[in-house]
Amino acid sequence: MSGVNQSQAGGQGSKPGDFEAVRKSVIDLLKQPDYDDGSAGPVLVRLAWHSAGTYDVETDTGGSNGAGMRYEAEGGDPANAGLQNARLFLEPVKRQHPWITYSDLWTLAGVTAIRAMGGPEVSWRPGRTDYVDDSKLPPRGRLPDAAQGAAHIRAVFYRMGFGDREIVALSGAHNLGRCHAGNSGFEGKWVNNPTRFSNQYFRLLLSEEWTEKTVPESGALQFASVDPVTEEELMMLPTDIALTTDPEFAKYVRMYAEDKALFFEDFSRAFAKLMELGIRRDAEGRVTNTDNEKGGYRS
Ligand code: HIF
Repeated sequence: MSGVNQSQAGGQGSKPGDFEAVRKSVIDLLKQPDYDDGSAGPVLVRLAWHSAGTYDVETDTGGSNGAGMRYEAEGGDPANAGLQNARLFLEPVKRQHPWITYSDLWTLAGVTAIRAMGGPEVSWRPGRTDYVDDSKLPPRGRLPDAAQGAAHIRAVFYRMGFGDREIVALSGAHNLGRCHAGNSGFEGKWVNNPTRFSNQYFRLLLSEEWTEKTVPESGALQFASVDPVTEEELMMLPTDIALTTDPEFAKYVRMYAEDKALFFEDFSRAFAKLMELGIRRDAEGRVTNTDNEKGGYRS
């Protein structure tokens, strides 16, 4: 049809580099009445984290650069089951702002969703590219296995360059969203209001009595408790419970359960660090990874 331009057609085209416009488009899509708890927010946070959480300090491989989850090698990793929903939610945003790279879009959507759900502002910088270097593809198995304990959590997050306090701070993101037996074998939500960011996850870890439970659909072993107020069943993964049984982790769980502001501060810093894993920048903040020369948006 002649005379219909992008913006009139609902495209709301933006100028390259207008990340505020992208944030607005992400906020506009968060409300999804027919999806999970009515919000795309939690699964967008998980997409951002899984895109970055493959990083290995030693070999400098993995990380959000490259948006490798678009391809089967990484996207088809069973650890990433369910994240196709997050990528589909973001397709209209990519169409509205075609200049943004997927790797910037996924990470920006995650931090935007955290803030929109009542969490802290997480500082975020652009410049990631969508160039995938096949020789640097992260092998499967780098993302954590929820059936394991403290030693495994440390192995995975130390590999990314995090310490114990940062690990516990990050873990507060399980205040958001839920498990789906069809994705991971685990089932249920951690807190009552899973689309509102808070330190409730830490408070529940300490206040409730968590008893082992087998998920009927999958046979997976998780922990359950009935919320005293709503009488709804809530859940914890074995890795969540490990934060209370390991004395060093437990110290920080108590700290964050008591001090929401401190949790927000530490979480914000740790999540920003997660989003930057494997990204190298010059003094002006421009990404200098050599892969960058091969494609993607440059400011
Ligand atoms: Fe999760 N996580 N995560 N996670 N996660 C799930 C869901 C979410 C682990 C396992 C799982 C982090 C760490 C770990 C979110 C955010 C973060 C699910 C359920 C599993 C099994 C997936 C499904 O069934 O759909 C393990 C073992 C982790 C290391 C300890 C991070 C800190 C907490 C890094 C993090 O930010 C979010 C958000 C969800 C909810 C997704 C949804 O679709 O609602």
